[in-house]
Amino acid sequence: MENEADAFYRELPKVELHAHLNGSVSVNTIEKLISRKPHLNIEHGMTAIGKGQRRTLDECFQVFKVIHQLVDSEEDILMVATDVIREFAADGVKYLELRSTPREEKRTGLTKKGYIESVIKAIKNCKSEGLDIDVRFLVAIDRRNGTEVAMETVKLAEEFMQSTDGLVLGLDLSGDPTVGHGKDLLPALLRAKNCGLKLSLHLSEVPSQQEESNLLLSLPPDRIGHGTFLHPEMGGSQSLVDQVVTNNIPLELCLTSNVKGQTVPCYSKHHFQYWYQMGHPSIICTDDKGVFSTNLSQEYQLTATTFGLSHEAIWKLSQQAIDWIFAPDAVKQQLKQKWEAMKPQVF
Ligand code: 6MZ
Repeated sequence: MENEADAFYRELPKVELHAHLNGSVSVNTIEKLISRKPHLNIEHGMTAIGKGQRRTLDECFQVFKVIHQLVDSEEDILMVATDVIREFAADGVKYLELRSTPREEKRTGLTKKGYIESVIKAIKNCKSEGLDIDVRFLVAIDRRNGTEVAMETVKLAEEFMQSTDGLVLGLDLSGDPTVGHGKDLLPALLRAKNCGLKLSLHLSEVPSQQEESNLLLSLPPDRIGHGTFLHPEMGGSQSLVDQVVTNNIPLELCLTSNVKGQTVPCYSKHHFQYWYQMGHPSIICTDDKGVFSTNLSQEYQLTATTFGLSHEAIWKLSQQAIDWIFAPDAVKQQLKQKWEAMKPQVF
């Protein structure tokens, strides 16, 4: 991580709704993984983008491939998920929706089912450790893998939704936005929606996805990841914005990820400004805290300094994120009480 955030942001209770498991792996955990697999000749510099560095989005996707080589057994996933949850908790995150794409690996006997079970085990272990964080899981579809895999993933998510008593809440659609088309995934996403899985879809992360966004917004999704190119100033359209606004679909916004991945030219030009000014639900998230060398406290601080938000406005922003979690109302109420109890007397 680059700079530590100020105390206000570290102590601010936070909700993290857009975090990819393998993108969230810290330097410490990467080192443990490297020592388990020295033969891969992977160095830490290959798994994270440091201060002042940028990559193309394509290069970011190469980084995930390196991390996937390091994380390829149930044991690895258990360790990675446990570490990631502990780190979010240490950063003041009180509620976390973690997402990850189940993978199989013949060499280690890893199955997609075993993958999800390992994440669930980590969530349960952290709970029994008494960590002050409520963690849920979203099963991710990698868009590159096409129609059949998407359907298979939805069926798996459905099974886990039923058997985990609310730990598996929904589905994420992610992966390299330049590969594949949402229309091929529509049947799977419709099935997911109809069986009660919540949908968080990466939309318009790169330009030229308007047609796909238009199609996927018709579902409609429950939350949008990034949505960088939805609005007219970024080459999107008023009709896309209208659909988002009419359906009141919150946006999960990841400032450092977008700047380092170069889909946004600089922090001050981030589309947070557009949606926040409009009063549209905007949720600050990390995306891949390990790969982009950040944490959620830092992202809130960057938002405050870039857009001139007061401590009070930042508090409100973190509190409002509670309304957009996928867990049921009773959980929202508990979190709201927690925020009330932690609220500073004066800002
Ligand atoms: C789209 C992303 C992403 O699933 O192995 N992922 N998809 N846009 C992004 N913006 C930078 N960041 C991460 O975590 C890594 C996977 O998450 C998705 C990609 O599919 C990546 O392979 P998991 O835990």
